[in-house]
Amino acid sequence: MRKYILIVCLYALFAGGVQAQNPLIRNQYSADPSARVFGDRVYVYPSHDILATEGRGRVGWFCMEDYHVFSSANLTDWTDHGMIVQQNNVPWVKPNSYSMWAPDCIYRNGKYYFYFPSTPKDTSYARGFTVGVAIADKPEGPFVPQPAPILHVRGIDPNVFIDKDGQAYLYWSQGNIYAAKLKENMVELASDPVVLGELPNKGLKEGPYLFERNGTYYLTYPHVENKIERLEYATGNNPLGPFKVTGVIMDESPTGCWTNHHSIIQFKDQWYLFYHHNDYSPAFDKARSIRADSLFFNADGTIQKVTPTYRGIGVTKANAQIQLDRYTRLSDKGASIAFLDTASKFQGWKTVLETTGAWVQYNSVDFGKKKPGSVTVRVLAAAGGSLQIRVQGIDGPVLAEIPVTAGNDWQLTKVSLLHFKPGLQNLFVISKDNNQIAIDWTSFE
Ligand code: FUB
Repeated sequence: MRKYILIVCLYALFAGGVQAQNPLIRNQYSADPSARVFGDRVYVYPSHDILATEGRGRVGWFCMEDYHVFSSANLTDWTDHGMIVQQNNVPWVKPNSYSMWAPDCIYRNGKYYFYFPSTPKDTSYARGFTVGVAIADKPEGPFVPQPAPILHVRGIDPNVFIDKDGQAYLYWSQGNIYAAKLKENMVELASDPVVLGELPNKGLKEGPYLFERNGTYYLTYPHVENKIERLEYATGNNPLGPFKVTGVIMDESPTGCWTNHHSIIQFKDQWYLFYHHNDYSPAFDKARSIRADSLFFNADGTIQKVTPTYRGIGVTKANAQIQLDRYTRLSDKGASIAFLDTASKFQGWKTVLETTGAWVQYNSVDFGKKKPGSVTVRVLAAAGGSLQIRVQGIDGPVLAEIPVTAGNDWQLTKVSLLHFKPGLQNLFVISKDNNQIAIDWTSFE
């Protein structure tokens, strides 16, 4: 066990930072995000999808062997704290079962309790999945797995909620959604599991996530109302219900990603929905990527439906490499997004402008108070062309005019700024030619 903790610590020491819009994590697959506010940071505990190969998992199915935790103080810069739990270091998990599915984490009395489902080697615990706990003194670990899973829990997708009176509840799913009270020690059930029965009877329900706001308990869950999952919610006056089905939080994936799985947090007066989609793996929906978008409540406490965006959450500094392909809006004509390299999708995307007047809009860029001297754009345009950068609108003040030299390689084009607008700005990059111009990123120095 000591060797395992040392490996986790070393990994965390060398773990890198990633900057993100949607998807949030840019160097690996990630799914089933459980976001939590611990102190002044947001921590996200996702599943870690990998691609199964012969002898490693089941080809064509979910394949997960470990968990990472990520955190951010500003919702833009995410730190990967590295691997926190690995399947073969959990005493009760069937070795090499690659079934480390959707987890959750919660804080209580100075400890962080990480709940995760997997398949036990001893089938007397459960024939399929059960749920175990790993405990840490810090949100990023090191986490020490308990020797045995929680007794009497059969299923996946654990979620923990602690009510105002201090009572903790465990929720999980296995077709239906189940709940039970947890003992003070957080690793044993304090009541018999019950099925939360007032939810839709037809269609799979899973991934429960319960939170409370203004005395209302929101039981949120992915549900297959039609062919694939959408995020729905029910409300009640008690953590164990009864609940009343209330609405849809997010519609089905427009491109057919079968699963969705989410969590909801409030951070610095704004509510956020964390969820997933298969951005880096459009042809295989079991290699997913986590995302986040803002969530709003109506005055009567109902949730406004969230429309997925690429722009996501958080402010982007003007001197960062601004990934315009994670756009807020694109012009109806002449603008599109494509992978930089379809053989290497983690390299990300490019914005392609093909006609005069085609544009891409990217919101919430922080220019601060001091005028940058120049702007750089990483571009590729076989026949050359020219771009214009504006703020506030496609007819707003022009920050820069950028001639793009013809060439078949990516080039960095740098020009001086014509004007400056301080503070938070919405950026517009507009093509002034009918030539194809691909843009990787832009940055103001
Ligand atoms: O990640 C594996 C499974 O897919 C999760 O447990 C479900 O909620 C679904 O997202």
